[in-house]
Amino acid sequence: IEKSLEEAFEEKIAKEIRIEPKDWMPEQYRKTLVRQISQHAHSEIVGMLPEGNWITRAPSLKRKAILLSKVQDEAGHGLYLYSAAETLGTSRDQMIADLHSGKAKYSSIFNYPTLSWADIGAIGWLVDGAAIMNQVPLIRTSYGPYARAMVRVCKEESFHQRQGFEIMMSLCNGAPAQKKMAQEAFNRWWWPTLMMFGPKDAESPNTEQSMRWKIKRFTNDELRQRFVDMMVPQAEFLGLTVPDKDLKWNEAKNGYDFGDVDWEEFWNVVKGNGPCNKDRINTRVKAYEEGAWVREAALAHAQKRAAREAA
Ligand code: FAQ
Repeated sequence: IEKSLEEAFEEKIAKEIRIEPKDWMPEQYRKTLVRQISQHAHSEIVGMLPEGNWITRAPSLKRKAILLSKVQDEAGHGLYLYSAAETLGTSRDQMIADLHSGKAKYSSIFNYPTLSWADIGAIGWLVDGAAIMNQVPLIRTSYGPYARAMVRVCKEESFHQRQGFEIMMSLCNGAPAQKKMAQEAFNRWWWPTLMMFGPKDAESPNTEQSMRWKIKRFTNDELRQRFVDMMVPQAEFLGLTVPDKDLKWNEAKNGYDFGDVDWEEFWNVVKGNGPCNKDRINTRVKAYEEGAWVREAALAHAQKRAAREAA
């Protein structure tokens, strides 16, 4: 029986038919998805913190309103993704406990500080740009609930990216001090953004199997290359200099050659030793504990309502 179930699963993958929650799936496929989707959810939630840092200090009422709703969008993405992961049989409480204990990862990028307002522009432009590059192909990922969640998430992310680009544009067309702020933020965020795509293919233990199962549609290196090719002309348009002395157009491959990421820094951040790792987790744990009364009240309300309806 196991064999025929596995064959049916493989056939669906081959024919591009989505796998749905109640379908049989290999244990490792389920595990990989819970890992990736929950870590994606955690990234959205922790990802609210670097930008949240600037809500009270946004330079105008308009900027504040936009940033506030962007950060709220990220919360929504996190909730969507937790729901998608829950369909695989792991509870949200378990996933959140794994984030808080350090067992589950979240994107390395959110362990860097936001030092100036220009960082908010750089995050929208670069980080959301990288997120789109990585997530648009996930609309075609083989697991149904994850693929469907990505549709709306990607629409919102492309709006986020444009708002980031627009902040950068205002700064780059502003006073010399503003232009300088934009360049400094670009210098800070460029390399960490390239790290978002994960280790090089040769050092990525999960890529091969995830590509075979069509969970991932492109490898880490493929997406990183596409991202560089997309961003360099945008940087030129802004009049910013890409902080990479090895960056060079390569006619033969119809793309840019670029320098190597500092992989030691990457693994150091992934292992929990980046500039803000401890602060991020402490903030999340504190928010979770202080929000306990809200969860209890919501539960009590739902139970009261259910009892009233049953009566
Ligand atoms: N940071 O074998 P691979 C956003 C881990 S966008 C930390 O290549 P895989 C939007 C990896 O988990 C950011 N850890 O793994 C937003 C694995 O460890 P594990 C979130 C990383 O899964 C914008 C190990 O290294 N996006 O939130 C990183 O095949 C602005 C080996 O790596 C997603 O999560 C990293 N950068 O490929 C929000 C997208 N890279 O789990 C707010 C979905 C790798 O075995 C503001 N995820 N690791 O313990 C993916 O596409 C994939 O999971 C990759 C990694 C590409 C991230």
